[in-house]
Amino acid sequence: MVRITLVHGDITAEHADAVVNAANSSLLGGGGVDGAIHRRGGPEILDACRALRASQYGKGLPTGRAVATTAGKLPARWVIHTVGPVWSRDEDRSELLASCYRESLRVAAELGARTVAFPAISTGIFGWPMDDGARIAVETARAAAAAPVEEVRFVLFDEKAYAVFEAALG
Ligand code: AR6
Repeated sequence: MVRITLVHGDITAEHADAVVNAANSSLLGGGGVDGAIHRRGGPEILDACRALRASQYGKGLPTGRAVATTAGKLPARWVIHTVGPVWSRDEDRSELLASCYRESLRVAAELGARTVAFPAISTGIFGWPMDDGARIAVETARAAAAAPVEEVRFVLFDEKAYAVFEAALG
């Protein structure tokens, strides 16, 4: 049985085997979670991202996919970078958001991670409404998490996000 837990805080402080980054397809950093992870994790993470760009993702990491690097100085073993969809009023991109959680959990299991910490992907700069983002996160984690992953931890930056995830968890 996989446990789903909620934490209120900064994901860069989480002790977990894998920490998921809400990246963009360039893999070269940005604001929000991405900026915080690179700042706190140090240049090793960016070096690893550059190497991935050079070897496999010359055109960038596609939306909905996930790839792992070192976690640098973070209290984690790996950072799993995933690219969430930008929220759209006109187009349903839910499947791409679900894919971020699914693919990150697949990569985590391949690495042998037992604990995986996620931010609320796409709900910041990419504009996804928190209640819908929380529903997709919880539903997908419940359906996709499998051994050796034992715990999926959602790390919510503020109290409102925490409350919305709590409601989604039921
Ligand atoms: N710890 C946990 N949650 C956080 C933290 C943190 N340190 N910082 C922000 N959040 P965002 P996105 C919350 O914008 O929407 C970057 O520029 C935040 O309140 O980090 O997927 C990338 O390079 C929100 O609820 O990611 C991309 O270009 C959630 O984490 C773009 O932003 C996600 O917010 C990705 O946008």
